[in-house]
Amino acid sequence: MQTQVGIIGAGPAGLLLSHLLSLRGIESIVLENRSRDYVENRVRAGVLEQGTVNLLSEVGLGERLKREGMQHFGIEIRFNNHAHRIDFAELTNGKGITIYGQQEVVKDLISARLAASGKLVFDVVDVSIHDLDSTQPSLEFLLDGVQQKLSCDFIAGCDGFHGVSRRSIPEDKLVCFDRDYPFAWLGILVEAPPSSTELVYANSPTGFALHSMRSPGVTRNYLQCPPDDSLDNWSDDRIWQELHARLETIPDWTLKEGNILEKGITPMRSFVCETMRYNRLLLAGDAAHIVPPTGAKGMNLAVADVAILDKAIAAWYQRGTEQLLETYSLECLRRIWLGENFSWYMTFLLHKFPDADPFQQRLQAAEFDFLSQSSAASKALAERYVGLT
Ligand code: RFL
Ligand code: PHB
Repeated sequence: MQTQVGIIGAGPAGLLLSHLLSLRGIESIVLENRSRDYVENRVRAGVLEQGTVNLLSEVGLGERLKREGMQHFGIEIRFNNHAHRIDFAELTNGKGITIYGQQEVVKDLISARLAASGKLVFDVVDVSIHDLDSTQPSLEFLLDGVQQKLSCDFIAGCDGFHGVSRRSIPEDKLVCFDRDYPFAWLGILVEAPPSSTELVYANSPTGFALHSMRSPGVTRNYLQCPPDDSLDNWSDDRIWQELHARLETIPDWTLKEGNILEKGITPMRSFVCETMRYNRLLLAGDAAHIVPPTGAKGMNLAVADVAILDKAIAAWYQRGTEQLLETYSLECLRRIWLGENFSWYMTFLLHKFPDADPFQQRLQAAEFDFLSQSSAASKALAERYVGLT
């Protein structure tokens, strides 16, 4: 088999890259090791920056997003018994965010690719990368028990943090940076109307909680938990008890309960790989970088990477220039480090660090105080939350 761009991973990065390339007449094949049903129903991110919404709309993916996405112009931050609203519209000249589940973006992308006869291969096994030092790298994999080989001009590694792409780059060509956090997030999807019109982030005496949403009838909530925690420790009763305790910290605010549809534990990590290109292998999205979800940046960074990668690959096919491929890493990394910085800041502000001494606790309280007193501090948070471009 032969294609122009072999893409590993049918997450937002891989599917969007395939879509963008096809609009330019560049052919790709996407290899995914999970089933279509699995990737379409995997609950993850929910916040789209305006730049992400604009890009998706410009490339014909905005119809359902516009109809079902919920536009928000602020968030609320609670710290102990105080609340502070960050007014995005006022602080960023009318900008906002859109709440639209990542799996809805994935569904829209899959249906657009299939409508355009795009090649998506699900349930592949043991994908491996070969001939990276040549001008025709290849992908080998098993499909229905049969060994396959796909030769390509380029390989896009969009296979997330645990994928094979990054690990196929020689170790001495990679410089990686990482931080683990001493907590994880328990994510809970609930069949209930939202209790607020905007997202509520809470740093309570017993830990972080987030009240988010997916639609007028479904909410998405998160609780800080120990990094090695198990779902067995989280009965529905305990979940509600903790959500009420951590979120109902101000007068006249009640969390609406409902049927718990899904729950899962996500580790918190910051990670950046400073080479996103090795010859004809290009990494994008979580394959190259991870942020803790507190800043809601992960999917937006993945989308921003592939927008740049699409242009770089197109310049090679259309004008025969490698220049944009050579600058790909550097151009992405500027935005990635801003995202890392903001996600680290939000994580520091909002969580209870188990090893924090009273000095660190006072610093955190002072940061919240600064945010609620200074419109410059709120503006800095708002600008970074809605996205810098
Ligand atoms: P993905 O979505 O992980 O997709 C990678 C795909 O590659 C497949 N794969 C392989 N396929 C073939 N062979 C292999 N060897 C393979 N190994 C893996 C996987 O099955 C998968 O389909 O990466 P991508 O496309 O880079 O997208 C990144 C985003 O998914 C991620 O950054 C966000 O979900 C992060 N994130 C959030 N981002 C936001 O922008 N806003 C948010 O509000 C937000 N909230 C979150 C989040 C992530 C969370 N979790 C679960 C990590 C909330 C949570 C809880
Ligand atoms: C979500 O709705 O899943 C969500 C929202 C904001 C975050 C993280 C996750 O910071």
